[in-house]
Amino acid sequence: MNLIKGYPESMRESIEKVEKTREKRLKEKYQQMSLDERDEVLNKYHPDYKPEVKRKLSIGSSKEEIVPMEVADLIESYPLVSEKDIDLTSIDYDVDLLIIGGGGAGTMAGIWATYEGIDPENILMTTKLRHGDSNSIMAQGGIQAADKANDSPEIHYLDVIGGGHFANEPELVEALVSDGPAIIKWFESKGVMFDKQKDGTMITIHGGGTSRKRMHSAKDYTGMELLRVIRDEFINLSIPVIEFSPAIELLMDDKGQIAGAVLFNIETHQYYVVRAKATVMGTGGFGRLHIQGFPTTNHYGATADGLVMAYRCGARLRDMDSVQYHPTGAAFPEQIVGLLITEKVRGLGAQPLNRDGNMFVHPLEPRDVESAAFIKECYGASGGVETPTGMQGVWLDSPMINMLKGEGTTERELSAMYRMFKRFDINMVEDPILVFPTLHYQNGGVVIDANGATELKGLFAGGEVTGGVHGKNRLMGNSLLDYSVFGRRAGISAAKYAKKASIGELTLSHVTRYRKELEKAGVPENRKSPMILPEYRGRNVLSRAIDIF
Ligand code: MEZ
Repeated sequence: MNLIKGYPESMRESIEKVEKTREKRLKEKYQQMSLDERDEVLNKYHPDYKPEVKRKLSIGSSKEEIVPMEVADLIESYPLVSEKDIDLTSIDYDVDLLIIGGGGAGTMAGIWATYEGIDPENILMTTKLRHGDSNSIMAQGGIQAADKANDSPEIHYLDVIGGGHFANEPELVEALVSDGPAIIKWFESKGVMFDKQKDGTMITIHGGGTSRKRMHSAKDYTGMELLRVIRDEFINLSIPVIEFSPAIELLMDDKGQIAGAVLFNIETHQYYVVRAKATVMGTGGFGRLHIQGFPTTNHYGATADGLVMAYRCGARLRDMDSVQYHPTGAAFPEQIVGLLITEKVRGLGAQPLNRDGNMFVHPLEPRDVESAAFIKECYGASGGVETPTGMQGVWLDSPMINMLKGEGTTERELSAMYRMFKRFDINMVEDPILVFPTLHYQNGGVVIDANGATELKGLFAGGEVTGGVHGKNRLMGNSLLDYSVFGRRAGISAAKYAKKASIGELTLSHVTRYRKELEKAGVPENRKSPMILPEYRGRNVLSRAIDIF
């Protein structure tokens, strides 16, 4: 493949138009849409509003729940193992607490379970790749928390509920916003280097759909900075971790409790049986399913394993019909298609523009509205800016940032992004960058309560695997807050539970029961899950970038 360096002539013509309108746009204010206008663009152009891309689940505890086809197929799949494959009398790890998933939620759960009095030696974290490999570490723009004088958890609450189309679970939103300020203080006390003014005041900016500036950041690698610090804390507490060993099935006991998991070592292909008094799931979302062929911002392990495993045990799912497409995935060059261009770029002043250099939407509409407006511009209006591989996109006028906020702002505040584009001879301080929506987040998931407890005894969960916090659309910066708040709460609740729990005889009979339901529903035998890692052989990867509509 020829590496593309800089913009080709065909795209330069459009860049010239962008440059011509810039002076005028610098003085312009663009109106946000009315609720009716938002509804219209969502209904016509948002990928989630096409009924033919989803179906009802036909078996299990959330039978009739509408989910994307790709997710339905994965949930309604045969287990990788059956009862006879695993010897449950031979226990490899016997612990108080098993944590499945090595991202933010799992890491927080381990730390707070330890603070709650569980001996680290009686905790085990297992993770599919390495500790930290997760969407949490890849988050860029920031974490929301209402800790400024003009803000409050109540105002934050209203933003979250409005952004989520009023479908959120109120008690979960209350927990999210109330814990926010204390979580930021705790992160700081542990050494997170948030962006600050010279006088030490925390810098906060807007995200899409926020009525106050409450986005706290560490340049454009906030996720990495948070995980750097909490992973250090986790390591300092000496909590054991086994890497490259995803859970492939939850274990239950004869009292109907969740009692650990079966792990699969992806290097040695060995199975391990973990018996645990309590289990916390922080397995993340489904981005790597590439719903509707979209590229994704997600890490390779985001294959919805937790959903699949919990569903087989009887966990209920909610809001699974809604998928988050981040408005600004990279659309050029080809090598980085789908990677995240943080919302902070718009938060700092970059405007979205069409191929004629005109602004067609307010930069900070809620994510679903902004994405729908981009898709309309590319496929419903005059057409987007076309790349040499046929991908459509709209411009983000990044040079405006330094013009509005002062020389050096982009290089300082968006240093990771600035460097990424430089590798392809694109200087985002001088030229705009091309973007198109990319699959970013699983809005719904496993039902939990405000303590991070699922409806299954012994199973707790936090972060993207859960549903209810964000309703039908998450706002920027609320996922880092979500994993922090509910990872912590799940860890504390699991610790309390483990102190009292006693485990009966281990069983995988739920797997057999589920298999029978699948057979009855006529599901083809070759469909298997969890997926563990996505398949990228064949022509799929490149076609994804250009063949969405
Ligand atoms: O919360 C997010 O998804 C986030 C911070 C993303 C971003 O645009 O940076």
